[in-house]
Amino acid sequence: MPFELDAEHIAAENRKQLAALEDDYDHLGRQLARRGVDIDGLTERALGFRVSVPSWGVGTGGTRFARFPGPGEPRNVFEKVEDCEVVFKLTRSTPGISLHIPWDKPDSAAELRSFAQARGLYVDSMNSNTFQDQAGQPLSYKFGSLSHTDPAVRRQAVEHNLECLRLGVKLGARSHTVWIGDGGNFPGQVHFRKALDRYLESMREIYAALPDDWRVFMEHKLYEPAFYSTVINDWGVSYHCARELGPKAFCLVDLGHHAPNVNIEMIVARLIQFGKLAGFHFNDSKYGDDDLDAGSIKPFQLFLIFNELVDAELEGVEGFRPAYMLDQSHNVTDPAESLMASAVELLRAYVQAHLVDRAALRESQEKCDALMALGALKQAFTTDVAPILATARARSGGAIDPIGTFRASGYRKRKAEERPARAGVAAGIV
Ligand code: RM4
Ligand code: MN
Ligand code: MN
Repeated sequence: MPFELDAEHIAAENRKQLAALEDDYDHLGRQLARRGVDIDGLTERALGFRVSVPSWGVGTGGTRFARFPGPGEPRNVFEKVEDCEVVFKLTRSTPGISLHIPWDKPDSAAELRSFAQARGLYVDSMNSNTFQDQAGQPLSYKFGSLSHTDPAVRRQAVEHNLECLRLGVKLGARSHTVWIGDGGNFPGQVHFRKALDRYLESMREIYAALPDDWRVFMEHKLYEPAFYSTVINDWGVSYHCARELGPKAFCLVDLGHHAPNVNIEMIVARLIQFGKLAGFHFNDSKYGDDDLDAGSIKPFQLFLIFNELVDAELEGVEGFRPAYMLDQSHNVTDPAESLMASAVELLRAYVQAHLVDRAALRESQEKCDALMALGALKQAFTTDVAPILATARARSGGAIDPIGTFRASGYRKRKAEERPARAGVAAGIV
């Protein structure tokens, strides 16, 4: 039997830390009460937060230079689900999995579905892959996929997406995420308008095949792998496509897919306002699509994004139903640890955003008092909500200290014994 991290281990680790946590929680509770905030209400909110983990994020990632695989990393989709389960058990906020096809295509959808279900997990979003050629594939995506000049290549790319939908139905997924690598490396290489027309024509076919209760998410990205131009280069183009396609099409924001210094929180607000925010691929970046751990580089930006999300949530904006997913490449850390740390950072930003005194903020905005408006945000952002996050985890059977508990369990060491490295296994993103 494969080693499993059990509830008793989590409970035993928690017992060592519970008294200190209760102390911190009570203290924070008194502080917040002075601000008119009920700490238990916040903890309840924290308990409802969900973010999906990427099947491609549980294996060690890599750069275009090298990949340094870690011991005990998952070798197939079932082992990936085992690692997702550990992340879920310790954090309690990550029951969903977004699945990359064909990287993590199961031989039997029914088997994968029940394997996940037995662990309290589910597949929520499918992700197609037409940015690489797969073994035995008749036509190449070297010069594009859904927007290729050759109708036969477009057909093949559309068919792949339709296959993802069929598989997703069997898996119980509810959304399909499309990111294409189409674009150009040279001025003149791609006719901008014609390429977008071809993309839309392909997407119309995919849209037409969407099951009724599904949504399709389009992910924009300004560069890479194409270095001069991309077809879905920014949120404006994505928004145009979502409008063209219809009510089940939405724009997905991957935090790493914008130029440095772009005001992403404002893009988020616009997409909410226009009813087209699909949700997120969370990660962090310093330079480009770095796929670093969420909240590791720009925690204030992450908070400001959640400030927009929570503002919409509290206002009850119609149709506001964002899908939260992680999309990261863990190159120098244990992927399970990075995923847990990232899930914690998202929850932190979410809870902090709930702490914003919205009445005070609104009043400052009305009075054009810039400093006090920022002050309302900063007061929330500088509040240490760690005791709330830990209490929410402890109350739902998770770990007060997810990473410490993971390390103490010896999980990775056990997996290294169970999962001897095989030559040629290309887990993660390279
Ligand atoms: C892309 C994009 C997609 C992801 C691939 C691996 O840059 O973020 O969402 O599936 O990378
Ligand atoms: Mn992404
Ligand atoms: Mn990306």
